[in-house]
Amino acid sequence: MPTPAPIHEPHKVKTIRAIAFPSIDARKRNLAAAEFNVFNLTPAQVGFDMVSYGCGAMTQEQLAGQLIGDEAYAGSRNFITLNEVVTRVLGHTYVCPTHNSLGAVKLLLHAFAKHGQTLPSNARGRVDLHAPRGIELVDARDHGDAVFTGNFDLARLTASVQSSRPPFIGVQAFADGQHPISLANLRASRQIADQHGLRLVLDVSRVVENAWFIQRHEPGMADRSIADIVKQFSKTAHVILMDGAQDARANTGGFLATDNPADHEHFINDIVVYEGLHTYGGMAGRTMEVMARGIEEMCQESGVQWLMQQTERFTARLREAGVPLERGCDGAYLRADQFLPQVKEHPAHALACALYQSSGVRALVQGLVGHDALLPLQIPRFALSNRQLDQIADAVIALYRQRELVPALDRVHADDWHDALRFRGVFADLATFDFDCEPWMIHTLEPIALTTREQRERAIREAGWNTFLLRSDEVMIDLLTDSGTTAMSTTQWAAYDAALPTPATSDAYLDFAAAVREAYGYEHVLPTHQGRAAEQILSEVMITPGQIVPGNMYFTTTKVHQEYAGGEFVDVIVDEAHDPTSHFRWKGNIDLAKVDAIVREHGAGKIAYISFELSVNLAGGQPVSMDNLREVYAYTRKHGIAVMFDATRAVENAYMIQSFDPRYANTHVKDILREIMLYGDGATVSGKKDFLINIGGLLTYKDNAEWARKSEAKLRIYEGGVRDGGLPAADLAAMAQGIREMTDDRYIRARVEQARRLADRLKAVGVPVVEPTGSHAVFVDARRFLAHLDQEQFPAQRLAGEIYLESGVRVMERGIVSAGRDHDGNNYHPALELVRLTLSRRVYTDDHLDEVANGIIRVWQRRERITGLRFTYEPKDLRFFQGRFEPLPAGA
Ligand code: P71
Repeated sequence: MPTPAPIHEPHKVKTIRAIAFPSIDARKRNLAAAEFNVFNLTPAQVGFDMVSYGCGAMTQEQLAGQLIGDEAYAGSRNFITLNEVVTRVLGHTYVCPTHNSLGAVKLLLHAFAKHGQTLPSNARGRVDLHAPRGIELVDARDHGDAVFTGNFDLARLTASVQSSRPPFIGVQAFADGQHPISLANLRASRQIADQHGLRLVLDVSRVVENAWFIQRHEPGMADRSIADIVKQFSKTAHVILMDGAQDARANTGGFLATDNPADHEHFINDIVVYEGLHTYGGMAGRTMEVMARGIEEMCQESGVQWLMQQTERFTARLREAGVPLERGCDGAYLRADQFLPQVKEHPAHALACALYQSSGVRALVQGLVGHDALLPLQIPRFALSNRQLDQIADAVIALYRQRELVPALDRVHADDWHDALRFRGVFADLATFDFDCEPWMIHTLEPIALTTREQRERAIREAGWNTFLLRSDEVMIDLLTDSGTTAMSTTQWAAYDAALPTPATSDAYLDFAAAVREAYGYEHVLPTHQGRAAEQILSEVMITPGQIVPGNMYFTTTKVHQEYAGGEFVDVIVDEAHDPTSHFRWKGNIDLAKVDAIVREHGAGKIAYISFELSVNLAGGQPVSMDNLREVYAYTRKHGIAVMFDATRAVENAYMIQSFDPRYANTHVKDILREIMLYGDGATVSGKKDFLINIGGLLTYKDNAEWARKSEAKLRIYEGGVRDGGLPAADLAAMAQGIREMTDDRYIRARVEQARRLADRLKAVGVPVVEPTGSHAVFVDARRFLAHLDQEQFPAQRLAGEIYLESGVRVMERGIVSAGRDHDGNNYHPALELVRLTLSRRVYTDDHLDEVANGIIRVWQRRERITGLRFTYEPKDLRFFQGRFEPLPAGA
C-alpha cells in the first residue's frame, strides 16, 4: 500500500516572509514599467510568485546550517559533509561541487562533448544550454506512456546512439518539470549506454518528485520508501548532476557526482578554470551546508507526500474548472495557446500579464523563444498553505472565465530569450481577484513530532494527565498557548541580527519606543521581560494597600500582582461573560453599574484604577466594544479614576470592532487601536501575544510623568535597565518590527478568522464551544461536553488529556483546576469549565486545524465512556502548572 496522503503538513511554520499585495493601480503601473514582460517584476511587486526554483522553504536545520559555513578556500568541512551526504543518499562516491547546475553542465560538456555532436535526451529544456554550444539535442522520448511520459523510446534511443555516436546519453528526472521516467526504463537506458560504451548522465535535481511517481505508479514499487527509490534511481546512472535550488531547497548550488575516479578527475581538473576549486566548486561554504542538509531531508516520506499532495490538489482544482494545462512535477503548466486561442503571438506572455493584472500572481515564461505554449505555475516547495493554493487556483479560474477579454501584446523588441522580450499592451477590463488568506509565505519550517497512540498513552500517564507536563517532542500540534509561540518574520530577524547591543540606550530601544508611540499614542515607554513584570510594577505604583481594583474578569498573573500590592480585585465584567451559551457580541464589556455601585459604597478614592483587559482571555477571548470604552472613560474622568488597559491582545479587539461594529467596517485596525487607547491612561502588555515575538513586555503611560518615574525606579530593581527592561537590544528590535506588523489588516484578519473556522467545524457536529468565537482561541465547554461528570471530577482537565490521546494535540484546562482553592481549602467552582485551543500566530495552517477538529470530534463521539480524574499530587499555589492526576475507574 502506498503511504496515504497526509492530512496536514508534517511541519509547522518557523519564520515567515511577508507578501506584498499590490493594488490594481500599482499592478498596472508595474506592468507598464516592466514593458509587459513579468520577468521584469520584482517579488516586492508580486502577490504570489509561482516559481519553485530557489524559492522553497528551508527547514530550521538548513537555516542553522547557513550560519556554520566554513568559508575556507580549500578543504572545507562543509564539502566533506556534502560528499558524505551525497554518497549516503544518492549512492555516488566522488562529488564535484559547482555553483549551480549550469556549472555542472559546463564541466560535463567540456569534459565529454564536442561542438557539432548530437545528444539523445528525454528532456527538451536542456536545449537552451546545448544549442548555444553547437550541440544538438535529439528527443528520444516515448510519447506513448500515460504516466511515465519521460520514458525513453528504447528503440529510438538505440537507433540514435548507433547512428550518431553521442558523447553520452542525457536523462532528466522529471524531464522539463513535466515528464517522470520509470525506474525500469532508466535501467534499460543504462543497459543501452553500457552496450555502446557510453555514459548515462542523470540530472537528479527533481529526483524526489520522480521517485514519488515510481512509488505510486510503477508495478512492485508501492512498498519501497522514497529514500530507497531515490538511491536506486540515481545509482543507475554513471554520472549524476543536481541543482541545489530544486529538491534540496537551497537558494543555489549544485554538483556532479560519479563512482568513476577517472571522470571525477576530469571534472576537478576543469573546475579550477570554470568554477572554483574541487572542495567548494563556486559555492559559499554555507551553501554547501544548506544543500547537504536539504539532500539529507528531501527523501523524508511525509514531506514528499505533502509536497505531491499539493501539486495534485492544485492541478485537480484547475482541471475541474476546465483550465487547459499539463501536469508539472511542481505545479500546473498552463496551456497558454488553448487558454487564449485568440492570441496568436506569445500567448504565454499575454496570459502572464493578464494573470498579474487581475490577481497579482506571477507565472514566468522562461528560456528560449519559440516554445511559447506553456506557462508554468510552479508551487514553491513547502512555502504555501493549501488555503493559499486553492485561492491561487481560483484566481486562474476567474481569469479563465473572462479569457476572451484578454488582449494580445504588441512586441516592440524581439530576442532569442524570453526574458529580453519587450511589449506594449493595453489593460482589458478584467475583474480582479481578491485574496483572503495568510499574507505571508513560509520561509523556514520546523518538523513536528509524529507520535503513535501507544506513545501518547505513555506520555500522558507520565505527565500525570497534565498537559503542562508533556514534552514538546511528544506533541504534534501545540495549542497550549499563543504566548511567545509566534513565527517571526524575516524582517524581524533582520532587525534582531542587526541590533547593536549595549546596556545603555540602544537604537533598538529608541525604535521600539517610536513604534509604541505610533501604535498606541502613549508617551512613556518602559520595556519589561514579559507581561507579568509590567503588571507587578504597575500594581506597586498605582495601588495603595486596601484599595479596590475593579476589572473585567481576572487574569491569573494580573490578579496575583494586584493582591500582592495590597489591592482587592473586584470583577465588574458584564454578566453575559460568565455564560458560555450567551451570544452577546461584546462579552468583554465592563458593566458600569457594577463600577458605580463600588464608587457609591466606598467613594472614588478607594479605587486604585480600572483594570481594563481587551479581548478578555478567560472569558473566551471576548472583545470590548468601542462604546463601552468611551462610556467607561467618560465615567472615570468624571470621578478622577485612572483606566489601565491590559492591552496584551488589543489588536485582536480592534479587529473585532472592525468586523462587528459597522461604523468601523472601513477603518484600518491601526486607527481603531489608536482610538481604543485614547480611552485609557496607561497599559501593560504581554508582548508575547500581539507583538509577534517570543519574549518581551511593555509598561506604558499616556502622559503621566510621575507614574513613569516611579515605575522606572522599580524597573531598575526588578527587570534591568530603564531602556531595556532586561531585554537584549536584539529582542527590542524584533519587538519594534513586530509592533509594526501587528496592525496589518490582512494579517490580523487571517489570524482571527482561523479561530472562527475551527469553531465552526466543531459547532457543525454539536461540540459545545463558548459563544461567540473569540479572537485568539476556541474554548470548548467541558461541562457540557462531559455532562455526566461532576465539576469536582475535573472534566476540563480530563478532556484536555483525551484530546491529546486522540490526536497528539495539546490544549489547556481553564476551569476548576486553574481556579484553585479558597481560604477554607474548598475548590472554587468557576462558572466556566473550559479547555482552550489557542492559536499561535502564523504557525499553523487550516489543514493542521482541520485535524485538530477531527480529533476532537472523535473524542466527542465516545464522550460517554470518559471518566473523571482525581489528584495524585496537588501543589498549594497555581496548581494547574504542576498538579498530577489519575483517571477514575469506570462507574466511579
Ligand atoms: C496565556 C498566557 C500565558 C500564561 C500565563 C499564566 C498561566 C498560563 C499561561 C498571559 C497573559 C495574558 C493576559 C491577558 C497578562 C499575561 C501575562 N497569558 N495578561 O494566555 O493572557 O503575560 O505571560 O507575558 O507574563 O497562555 P506574560
